[in-house]
Amino acid sequence: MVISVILLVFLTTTIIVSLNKYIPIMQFSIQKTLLLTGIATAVGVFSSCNNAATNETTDKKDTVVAAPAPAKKEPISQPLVTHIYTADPSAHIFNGKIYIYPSHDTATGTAENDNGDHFNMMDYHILSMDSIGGQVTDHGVALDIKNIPWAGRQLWAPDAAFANNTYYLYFPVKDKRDVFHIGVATSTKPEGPFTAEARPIQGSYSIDPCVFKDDDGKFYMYFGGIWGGQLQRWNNNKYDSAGKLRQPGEQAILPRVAKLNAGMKGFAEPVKEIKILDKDDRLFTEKDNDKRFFEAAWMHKYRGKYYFSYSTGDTHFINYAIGTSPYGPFTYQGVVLNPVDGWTNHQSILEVKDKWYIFYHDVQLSGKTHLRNVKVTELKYNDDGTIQPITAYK
Ligand code: FUB
Repeated sequence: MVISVILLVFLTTTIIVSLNKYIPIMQFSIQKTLLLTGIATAVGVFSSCNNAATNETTDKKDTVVAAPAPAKKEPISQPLVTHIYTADPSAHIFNGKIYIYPSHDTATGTAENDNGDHFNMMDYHILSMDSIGGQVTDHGVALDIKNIPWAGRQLWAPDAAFANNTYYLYFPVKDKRDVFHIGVATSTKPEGPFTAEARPIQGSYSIDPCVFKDDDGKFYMYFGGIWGGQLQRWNNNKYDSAGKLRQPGEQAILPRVAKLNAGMKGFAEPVKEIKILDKDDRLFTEKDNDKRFFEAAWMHKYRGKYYFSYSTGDTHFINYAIGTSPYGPFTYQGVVLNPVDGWTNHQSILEVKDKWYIFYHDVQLSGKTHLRNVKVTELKYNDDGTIQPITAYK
């Protein structure tokens, strides 16, 4: 804006001075020149401020209002819903239907920063559909931040599970001291409404819970996220508010796992780190940031093997690693989903009627990193069990 004003003043002054010089009939005095320059400046400043106000108003609307500039690339799939912004889709099949547990992105006008303050979500809406490609139902508000007794701000990526004839919604939110923990809420229906427990899950921390049910009926929670997800503040399950991110040559921070107890509202064991190894059985360092874990843990099983997928955050890939135990170690395999439009990338992988799908998000509707839209596309395996990498644009 400042540059536009300077240019406007410069151009106006140049034109007026030239007119003074070459068209004597106009006979502008220095005072008149300054006066006209002032008027032009005022008009420029007014119009720039007016534009900024308009942008801010648009950003504060929660509903999808307009398409951005035409996309450069053609997306391979379309947003599942367009009336609200949704992200971080965790998909499950309950009672023969596909349920998606996404974040509900909101435009609160919070300034963007590396802590993700602009992801300032206030509630969850659950989506469902009978089949892939079928009509999508938004079941309305399933849980509101104001009904979570311990919550401060920022309801981030949730997940859900069914056990004990109850549906459990797991969600990360900052407590009143601005520290992320993972909470749980229950319902008799997969779409909610959910009732939150009074306190976070004991021993839980950071973000992005994924709750995986193994074939033997045991449930495991995978979680964690660095940077704004605060995982760097937790070493040996102890909180250090001054905990630092790793230097490039240091071992990368590892995601976490814990088995859930039978009540599904607590851990059955201390939280453990998960090892993601390269082909030579070495852990990644922070400088391997196109491969190391950042956030968005997801676990699925294929042909008896455990597939741990995750986002690399600042390099924007969804990668995966395979292991033979729910605790790992997992051996790095490669990319599942190449970077999408928008800073974040977050997936879930689900089998539906003998086909596999990846649920993910991008920013097709808004063009803004914190106002995302969930999508789904088919995921294919090679004969050796590796995943065929997906690019979300043609
Ligand atoms: O939606 C907020 C955060 O952005 C999620 O928790 C991360 O996985 C990233 O998608």
